[in-house]
Amino acid sequence: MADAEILDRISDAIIQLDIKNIEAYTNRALEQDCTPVEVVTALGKGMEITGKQFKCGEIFLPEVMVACDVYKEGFKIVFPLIQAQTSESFIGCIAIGSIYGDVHTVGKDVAAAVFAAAGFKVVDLGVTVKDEAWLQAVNEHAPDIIGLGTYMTSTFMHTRELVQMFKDAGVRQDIKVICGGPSVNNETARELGADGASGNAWEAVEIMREWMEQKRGVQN
Ligand code: B12
Repeated sequence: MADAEILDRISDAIIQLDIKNIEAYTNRALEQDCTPVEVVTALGKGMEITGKQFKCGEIFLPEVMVACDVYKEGFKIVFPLIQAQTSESFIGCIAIGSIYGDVHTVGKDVAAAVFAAAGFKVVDLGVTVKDEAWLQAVNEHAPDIIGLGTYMTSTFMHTRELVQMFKDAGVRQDIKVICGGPSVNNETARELGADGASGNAWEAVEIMREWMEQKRGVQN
């Protein structure tokens, strides 16, 4: 089976809620020398299609929950491999999590894996991260970037309070803030005080790489 075919099978397994075969497909893809990031991408693609089907009313919440379970079965095999791959010479550090009140995990997991594979040190704070925990992470890990997973309009709007909290704590100038999720857009993110936003982890890597280049340029 060609690489592309097995990757399609992985995406399809999520769409078809095929929890029985996802582990075998994931392992087969790795045996066929697909990279762990290619596998995470295929898993993410399956969830994105599921999301669209949910939006159109083609499937309902119970199916979405099962799709998440299928996704997790594959993700738990590949994520440790991505973590093991990343070197000590990181491009930069991002602290990522789903903003307070937001339990969406999948997009955050995919984004964290993509960022790690792109060479960022990723500090994963989990989901529904309390405001103070972001500040604690800034003090503890000195990240270059704060990645806010904001998957609903309401939680995206909460960006404003978080950015204000960083300003009040005197750390805003040390970090870039990026929002991610299906409902974000750059313009609103900036109005809310963030530096940018992206609904696509790979595009976000480009933005973040540019920020890191600017930062190194200023430091040198
Ligand atoms: C799966 C899902 C759930 C699952 C979550 C399970 C889990 N553990 O994650 C469950 C069923 C629990 C759930 C619950 C709810 N959900 Co929901 N959910 C979805 C769904 C269908 C798919 C999300 C997903 O996994 N997508 C696949 C991933 C790979 O895509 P992604 O998240 O966009 O991530 C990509 C990028 O955005 C980016 N990215 C992700 N994170 C980050 C972070 C950073 C920093 C960056 C830079 C980039 C980045 O990288 C990823 C790859 O490119 C979406 C629909 C959709 N179209 O997205 C709704 C959706 C997000 N949910 C929604 C809502 C409203 C809810 C609920 C309130 C219940 C409801 N009425 O459906 C609750 C909220 C609970 C809460 N308090 O958080 C709405 C939000 C609408 C809005 N604009 O406000 C959506 C859009 C559905 C809809 N159209 O109504 N949900």
